[in-house]
Amino acid sequence: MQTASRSGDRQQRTAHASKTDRPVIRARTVFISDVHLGSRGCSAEYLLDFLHSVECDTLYLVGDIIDLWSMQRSFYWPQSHTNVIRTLLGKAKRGTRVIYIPGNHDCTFREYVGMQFGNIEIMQDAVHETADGRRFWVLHGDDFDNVIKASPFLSYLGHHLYDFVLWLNRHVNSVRRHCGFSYWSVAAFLKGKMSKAMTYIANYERALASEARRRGMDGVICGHIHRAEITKLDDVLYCNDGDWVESCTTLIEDPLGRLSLLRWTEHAEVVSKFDQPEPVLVDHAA
Ligand SMILES: [Mn+2]
Repeated sequence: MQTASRSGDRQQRTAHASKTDRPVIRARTVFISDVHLGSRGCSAEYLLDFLHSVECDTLYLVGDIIDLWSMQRSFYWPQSHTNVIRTLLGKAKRGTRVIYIPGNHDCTFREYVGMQFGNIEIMQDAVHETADGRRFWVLHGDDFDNVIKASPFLSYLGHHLYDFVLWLNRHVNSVRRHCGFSYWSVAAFLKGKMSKAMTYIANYERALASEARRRGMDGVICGHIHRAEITKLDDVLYCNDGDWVESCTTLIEDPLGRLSLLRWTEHAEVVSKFDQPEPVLVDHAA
């Protein structure tokens, strides 16, 4: 039974957490990007489960949240995608500061930079200060496709092949689920194998880190290339929050300012953590 001192809101959250049988994460900040709502590749169910399992002061939506490109090609919008939007608006209404930094697939929203919709602030980019005083430049990152001259990764794969990989990913994982295996990212596996893609990724990371350094930042937080990572490049911390198409990852800052990457599928796991001795998952009941 809940104690009388707990608010109704919290009771609801606790009830949900026990329903999913997961600890509730208390984060200072959450960064998510590359959700691609409106496309078949979007893992909306995992994202919903994550959003229901986290409490944070600030939520950054770091671009490509809604895939307007894909929706123009073929319209796809299941109920779960509406539920993601509803959950985000609900968080904004209940006191989470929600900042939307549009990416290339939702670049239409860049026309509304500086405005606010349903408590969601739209920004071109942002500077985020962590609890321990470090300053991070937050942006989607597609501008850097031009800086590193085209994208060997995208031209190599091509849009159709990429769609095929996502199709394969869905089917492999529905078979795996059926057989009781957990989620496994086909696209992440293939990307890891391709040296051209690796060169592109390395160039992208270096370009962003050096611009962050030029701006006097301690680090950069971005998305766009669907590859979650926390790595130190010289004196700059490069953080990529990954995506909710293939890898289902998010970057979170705990109350002490420590950053880590979580993968959120059937299992919640910390995939990378920087300078932190203990796990960031905190059980609400504890
Ligand atoms: Mn993008």
